[in-house]
Amino acid sequence: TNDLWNLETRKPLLECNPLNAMVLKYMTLKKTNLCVAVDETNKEKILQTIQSIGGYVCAIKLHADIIDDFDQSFIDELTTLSKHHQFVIFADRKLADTGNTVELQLTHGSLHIADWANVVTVHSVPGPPILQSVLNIIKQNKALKGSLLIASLSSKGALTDAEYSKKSLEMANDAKNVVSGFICQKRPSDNPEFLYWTPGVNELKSTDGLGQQWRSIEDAIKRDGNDIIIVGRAITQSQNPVEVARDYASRAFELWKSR
Ligand code: 5IU
Repeated sequence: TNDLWNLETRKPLLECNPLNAMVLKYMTLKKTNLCVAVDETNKEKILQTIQSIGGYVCAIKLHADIIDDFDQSFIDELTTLSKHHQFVIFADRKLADTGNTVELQLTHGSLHIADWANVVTVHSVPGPPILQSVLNIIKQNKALKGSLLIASLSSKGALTDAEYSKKSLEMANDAKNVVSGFICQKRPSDNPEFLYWTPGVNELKSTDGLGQQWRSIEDAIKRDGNDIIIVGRAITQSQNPVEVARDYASRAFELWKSR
């Protein structure tokens, strides 16, 4: 297994998946395995933040449903920024319904996620049909190219225990053309074909008082075996987001390369 984790060996395995090919290209080109969670509620503020830190990330994660003034012009500007800075657009929608509803949630409503997001999060709780429906939409040739299955959450007391993570992994193994990787705390598998994304990273604080559990970059990558760190407030609410983003990206990338 050690050999498979060598980047040269792993690269062709990851490139079998269109979303992972895109992420890996940006990671290696820009030397960053940082995804910033921009959880702002105003489109102008979001775009300004992305404009300033876009050079240091491989992905920008958004919660479109918290944006007060979400509209087509936001999508257009976001897409332009993603091409200029070269990052993937990640909608953290956490789909969790029956197949037909999930297809509608991805394509309709005011958010129509599949038209602008390259990757979306999916809960494994509904079982395999949710992945078939996500695949049906991916096949429509919109912006959406892949999904991340949630193997475990970072919140205190999350119900996603080891058994749940294992079952999520089994679901993903049966649907590799849909699932590009996982959102996890500890990497649920040694399969190098997947990318392992982890939220809950903050170098200065361990909790936000609302159940979030943060740990260091080093623990997230070396101890817990993840590939990509998802960082929100440690960067967006710092005094100098640009400097902090640059610092998190370079530290995380060094740890990832040397693992
Ligand atoms: N997020 C988590 N934990 C999870 C999952 C998603 O924190 O288990 I699944 C999201 C929530 C937020 C971002 O958008 O990742 C982390 O931001 P902070 O670093 O500000 O907590």
